[in-house]
Amino acid sequence: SEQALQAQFDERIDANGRIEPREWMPEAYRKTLVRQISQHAHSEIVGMLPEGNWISRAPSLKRKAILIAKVQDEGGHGLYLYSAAETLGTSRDQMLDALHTGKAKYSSIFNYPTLNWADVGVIGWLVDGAAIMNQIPLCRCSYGPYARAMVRVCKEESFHQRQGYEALLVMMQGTAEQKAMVQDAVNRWWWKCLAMFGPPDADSPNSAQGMRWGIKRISNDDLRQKFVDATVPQAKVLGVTLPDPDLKWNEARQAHDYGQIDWDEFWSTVNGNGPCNKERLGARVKAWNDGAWVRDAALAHAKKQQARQLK
Ligand code: FAQ
Repeated sequence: SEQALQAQFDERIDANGRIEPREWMPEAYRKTLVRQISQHAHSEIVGMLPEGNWISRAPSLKRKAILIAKVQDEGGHGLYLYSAAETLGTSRDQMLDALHTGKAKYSSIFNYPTLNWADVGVIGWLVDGAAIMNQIPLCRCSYGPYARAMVRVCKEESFHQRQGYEALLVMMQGTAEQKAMVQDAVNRWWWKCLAMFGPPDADSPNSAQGMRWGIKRISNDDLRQKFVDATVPQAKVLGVTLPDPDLKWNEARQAHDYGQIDWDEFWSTVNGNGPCNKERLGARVKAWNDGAWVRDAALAHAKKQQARQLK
């Protein structure tokens, strides 16, 4: 009976077990996973755009090769994640349609422009750094295909983070102009990265249920705090200032205090009105339309093959 299945499911979750695609699961659990995994997939492929902007202008062959590899990795992450979401019974066409019609969300962070070369380093250091902080706990997520996809994704994100930090270390040993570019990029991305972890726990409608189901293991605010605490010493080594006058070590909490995040600006960006939302979505829709002939050709080929087999 439904009740017995639910009890079995709860027991597995309570024991930190994994749920696999063909097993019974509550519809709300399935729906939540499709939402989160598809949004994550969309973030990866939209996330290719801000950095892709710099491939043709990378300052050296080495930097260009690294950047191409990184952007390609993000595309790969999107593909594993769409596959993981497909195991829940939703098609890739449905997910892409939701993205292209503006119904699906993707990470707010990718709606800001990459204005100078240091932005590429700062995205690696801070955006990939924030992504790793959020994704390491997802390797222990209760849904098997998502958890397994995250293991490889995290390894690649770790390389991305290091290449970004290393690029910035080199620039910080350069001219005054290069140092100023790094500081400018840090100033523009810092607050957006803090907001990336999602709304404060008290205003996060999906958190309680997500934690109960073992999808989320660490809350938005706790991950944000871990990120701040990990980043402060890295900024010091790099020689940049984090643009927050309220940022300081709190001895009693054994953690850093930090200033107010602009949540109005965050929601405005999430809801479609950030500086690059239209451009990003436009680029994805154009890529989809431009690729129609490839999908048509593959389909026509598959049909011919099938017809030959039937003969
Ligand atoms: N942007 O109740 P919660 C990457 C939405 S990393 C936009 O707290 P939840 C790698 C949220 O969806 C980035 N929307 O929600 C890379 C919900 O709306 P909904 C992607 C946001 O799900 C690096 C509403 O606010 N990573 O791509 C954001 O429990 C460099 C209420 O929020 C992931 O997606 C936001 N930042 O927690 C690529 C990780 N935050 O859906 C290229 C997986 C919240 O009810 C270059 N996802 N919202 O309409 C998660 O861990 C979670 O979904 C959270 C949100 C933590 C993002």
